[in-house]
Amino acid sequence: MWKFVFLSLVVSTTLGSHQRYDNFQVWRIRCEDETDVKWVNTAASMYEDKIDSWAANHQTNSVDLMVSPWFIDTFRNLLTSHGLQFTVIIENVHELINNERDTIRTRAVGADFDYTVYHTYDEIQDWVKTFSKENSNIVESFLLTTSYEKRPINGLKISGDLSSTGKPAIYFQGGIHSREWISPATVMYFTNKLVEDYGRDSEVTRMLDEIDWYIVPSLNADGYVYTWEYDRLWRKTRQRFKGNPCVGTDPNRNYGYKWGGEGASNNSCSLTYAGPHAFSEPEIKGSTDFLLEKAKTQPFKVFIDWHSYSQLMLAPWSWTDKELPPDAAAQDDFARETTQAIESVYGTKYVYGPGSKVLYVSSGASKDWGYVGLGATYSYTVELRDTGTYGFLLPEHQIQPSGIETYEGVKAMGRFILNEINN
Ligand code: 0X9
Ligand code: ZN
Repeated sequence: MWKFVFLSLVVSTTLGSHQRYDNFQVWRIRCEDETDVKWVNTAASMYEDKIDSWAANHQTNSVDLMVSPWFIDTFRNLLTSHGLQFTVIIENVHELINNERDTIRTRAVGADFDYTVYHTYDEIQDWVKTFSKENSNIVESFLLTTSYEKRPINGLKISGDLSSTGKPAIYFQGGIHSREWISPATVMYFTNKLVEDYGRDSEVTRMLDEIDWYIVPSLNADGYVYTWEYDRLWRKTRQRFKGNPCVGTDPNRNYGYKWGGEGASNNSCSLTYAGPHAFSEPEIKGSTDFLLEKAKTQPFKVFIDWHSYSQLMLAPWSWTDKELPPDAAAQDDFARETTQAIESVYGTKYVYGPGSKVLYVSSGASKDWGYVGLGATYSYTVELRDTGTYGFLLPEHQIQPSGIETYEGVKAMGRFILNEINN
């Protein structure tokens, strides 16, 4: 049983972010063509201190931006003079931050781990340790690497036979962008289900017997702590380089494959700052070194970087929309089966396709490295719930449905790989 050592009474107002977002709004801007998208992106980077880019959608041809209250009038005029239409999708960001977690949460001594609430970084690391001890027949924890601020980043290896060698492997990482809280929460939710179903569900039993699963719930440790303690909407890492005005690198622009090209910034104040060089972030350097070491003795088939929001399953390439990867057809099959399985539960629709086409071009992103650097044919960015009603501030009561439907997707991935191994 998962035991909480301390009785903790968490009142969200006392733990709440110091950075407030009163009357910050999220706008969905309609873009008729690429020129509109470019204009909006240029505006977003020009007014970096007043606009925070949240999401983009090629299907609905729209871009979601958070606008500071003191910029609302100016920005409305700017958009209008460019003939761009927009709708306000979130009226007051701070209100959503306040409503995201239950106001008062009581945790009794000895209570089981609660998979339906958001957890602090320490709670997640404690969970990794406790969960592996409680399921030591098929689960062991490992130290992936250490963060810039020296926090251990732990993960779980799950396997029907932990001592066997050379098995094909699946790798999942959550929380690379620290504000995307639904990612670690969903990863922990389905990980628990997967382990629970071992020995109960014959298909899951085979998946764990024939495949090694490496799962890291919260990769951006320092950023995640920062979102709990200071700024709920922090996205990047927390390292600051000499001579840079701003803190943090976008860890999802810091990978070494096609690092620093289109869709990455060299300005440290940007949300997509690529860092001073590839793998400058200890979280990215450490995790990729860990995986490459493992890959010497076992082939990685799947690499999933769990994000939010937009409900997308994005395949390579990230770095270009001018060409498709050699495995594009198989990657499409894998994504179709996964997203169909997710949709089968509650009808939640996921769009899939190459990330650079479905979303936007971004260089130095994880999935291109997962594909080329690690050699995982099925390498994706998954953007979890929702499509913008709450964005990054998804209420806790959606953790369970997100976990349940995503678990079906995860089983579809396992099924796909089992088929591939056995054919
Ligand atoms: O921009 C990102 O890093 C990801 N989106 S997020 O809103 N979670 O930040 C998407 C990266 C996916 N890769 C491509 N652009 N192809
Ligand atoms: Zn993200």
